[in-house]
Amino acid sequence: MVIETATRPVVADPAPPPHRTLLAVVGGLIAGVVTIGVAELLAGLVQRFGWSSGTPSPVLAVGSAFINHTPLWLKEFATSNFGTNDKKVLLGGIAVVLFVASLVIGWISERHYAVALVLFVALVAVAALAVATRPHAGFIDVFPLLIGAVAGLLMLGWWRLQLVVNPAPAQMSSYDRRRVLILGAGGAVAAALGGFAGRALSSGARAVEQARAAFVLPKVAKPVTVPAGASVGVPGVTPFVVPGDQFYRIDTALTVPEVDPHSWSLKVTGMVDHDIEIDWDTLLSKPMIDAMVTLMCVSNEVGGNLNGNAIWTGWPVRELLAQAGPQTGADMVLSTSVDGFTAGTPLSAMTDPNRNAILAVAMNGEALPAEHGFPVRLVVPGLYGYVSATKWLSELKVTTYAKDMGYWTPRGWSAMGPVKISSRIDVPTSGTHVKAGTVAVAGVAWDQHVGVKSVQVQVDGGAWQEARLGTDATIDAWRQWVYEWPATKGSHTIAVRAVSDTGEVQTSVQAPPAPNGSTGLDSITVTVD
Ligand SMILES: Nc1nc2c(c(=O)[nH]1)N[C@H]1C(S)=C(S)[C@@H](COP(=O)(O)O)O[C@H]1N2
Ligand SMILES: [Mo]
Repeated sequence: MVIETATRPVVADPAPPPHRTLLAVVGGLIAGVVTIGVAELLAGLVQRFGWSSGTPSPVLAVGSAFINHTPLWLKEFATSNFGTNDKKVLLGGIAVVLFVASLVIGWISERHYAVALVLFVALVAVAALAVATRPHAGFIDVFPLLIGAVAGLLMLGWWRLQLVVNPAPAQMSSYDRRRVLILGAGGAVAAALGGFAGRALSSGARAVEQARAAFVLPKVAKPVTVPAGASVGVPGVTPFVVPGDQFYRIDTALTVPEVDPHSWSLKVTGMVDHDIEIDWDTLLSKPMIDAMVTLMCVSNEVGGNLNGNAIWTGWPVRELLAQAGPQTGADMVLSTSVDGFTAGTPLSAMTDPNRNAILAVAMNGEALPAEHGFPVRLVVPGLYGYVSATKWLSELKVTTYAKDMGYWTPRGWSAMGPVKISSRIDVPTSGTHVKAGTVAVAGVAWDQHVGVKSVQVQVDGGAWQEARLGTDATIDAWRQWVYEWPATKGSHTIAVRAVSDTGEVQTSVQAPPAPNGSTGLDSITVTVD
């Protein structure tokens, strides 16, 4: 319409209008950043003021929901490829998906604004569903996301009116256009900073750190110490007692739950004569015991290091259960974490007077580290962690296997998880070179709550040789072992196996971790120069 344009006052602006599609895409990205940034800032505030017991952060809620719905094959893929970095990988993945989604919404918004809006609302709805279905989610938890979404939509619409559908952006002065660009970019930067501030705000880490620092280790009648000679003294072997900050960590929690012990309590419910609820101070006033227990993850591959030994201090669960009075017919205790994780443990393992199943409050003489379940976790010797070692413990429900299932059971893992006998070579590392002469081949072996009697080593498929064992501390802990190998030049393969106190010989038959723990022998190949 030549006439139309001619009638408009032409502002002196020789620059051509920036490409509309590019502007639309940028608008989508800015709207995306504003949505997430505002939502995360508000989520942080909501948590900081203690108004939420759920997961108001949409990013964390979606991540956690994703973890909860991860099929077994994907979980195994993630653990074997990313190990304990799987959570960072997941958050990175969410960031990429959000980036692409914002980009696509912006791009579509140029031609099909309604379609873009529908997509935006659909994404928000999915995230809102994730927030609303997190454990302990309340009404208030969805508001940060909803307000973020409104802010994002306003940004999308405003940007579009100003720069994309403005009938003649060419006639906008370069000053006005720059103003819109700066306002948009500034809004996005502010929202992003707000979002990070929100994440920082939500962390009540200080309260937890103060409570941990104030923790006084309860006196125990018979303190457990490491017997002389438990370590074989070979450099490179896993420490007999693993310090908390080196201890393997496995859980479904995207962020470490921060539980203030003073608002914590533990409920005993289900098939019991009396429901019980005890708080932190009551628990600490109980007669505590020390228990040296090697914790073990069912996902551990042969030769893997998803296990660790520690001295745990706590109150025997059987005493708490005795107060509640389990009813006949019950055969399982479903323990629940504040983050919704559950584990199903045989009731008999928890009431057994000869098994140190404890409500642990300390690890190696200090309050539990936050990552390992502060303030209270379960430790049950002889069972894989997924059926026993609930961290951030909040409830024990006495029930039956017929009625209830722990978190991992519907996800493809066995309901029962007794630890399998196994052993590992820590040194030398497979694929390395060693010098001819006497070489210390050493590692650890375990068969929790049964005990390891001997460890045997085989070189190049020859006869099994007895290794020297470190002193036995308890049947619940692993044992270090060392074999003084007379190494001759060439390439050699060395395998290890453990024999239990009951005479069970570790099998060479290979089995994957799922559904109830790996089997097979660990072996290394080294070159002797
Ligand atoms: N709350 C909670 N507790 C949990 C888990 C979890 O995902 N959430 N994982 C269990 C598993 S599978 C293992 S192997 C142990 C690991 O304990 P750690 O991280 O202290 O080594 O914790 C158990 N307790
Ligand atoms: Mo585990």
